Amino acid sequence: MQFKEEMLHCYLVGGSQDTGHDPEKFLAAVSLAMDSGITAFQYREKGTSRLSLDQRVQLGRKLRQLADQHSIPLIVDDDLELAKTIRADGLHVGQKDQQIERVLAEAGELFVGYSCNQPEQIAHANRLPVAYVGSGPIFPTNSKNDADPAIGLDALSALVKQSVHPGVAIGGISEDNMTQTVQTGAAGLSMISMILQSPDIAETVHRVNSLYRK
Ligand code: TZP
Ligand code: MG
Repeated sequence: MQFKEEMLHCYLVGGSQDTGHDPEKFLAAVSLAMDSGITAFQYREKGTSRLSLDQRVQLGRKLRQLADQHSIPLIVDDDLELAKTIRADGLHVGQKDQQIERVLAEAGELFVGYSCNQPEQIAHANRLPVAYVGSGPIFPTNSKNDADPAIGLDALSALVKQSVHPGVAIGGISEDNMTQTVQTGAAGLSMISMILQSPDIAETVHRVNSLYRK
């Protein structure tokens, strides 16, 4: 699937570690989020994840089927081999992951997203054929153990202005700050807990999407 900026609007990120290490609960929540209209999904099995490579492939294949049924892109975090094995559409790479130039050279048809939370990193990304940049954490987050300090909305605004690529915001996005976050010019919101821990996933997804339907 070819990348389009609109895919970033309501971009769910997650793995089994985000639903109490319960892969079935994870699949059910992702499936409901897809039914409700998320525009992209990133499979991020990380941090405290307890799944083996085989289990990641099995779960990844189920996510591939779900994403196909909903015509949304499946993006894999930081694992080019897994991305190719499950025929993902995209790969997301962080600053601490594999070297971006090498990933781009080996990505084939996968589109590539790149985490950038500093002006120098955006300047570098501006010279690369990445599809989008992801900036954050914008606010403090409990979903990533090794998260950098929160950068805030003013820094996000500056980064999305500087970037030649569409920029998606991540980290600590909630129903209380999502409107302001979109007002920075961010091309989309990327979220783990706001959606996966929502008491009403469908309603949460609708609220995010309505911010981009004017
Ligand atoms: N990268 C920067 S912050 C973050 C990632 C993967 C976690 C975002 O999770 P949440 O629950 O939306 O704050
Ligand atoms: Mg990463």
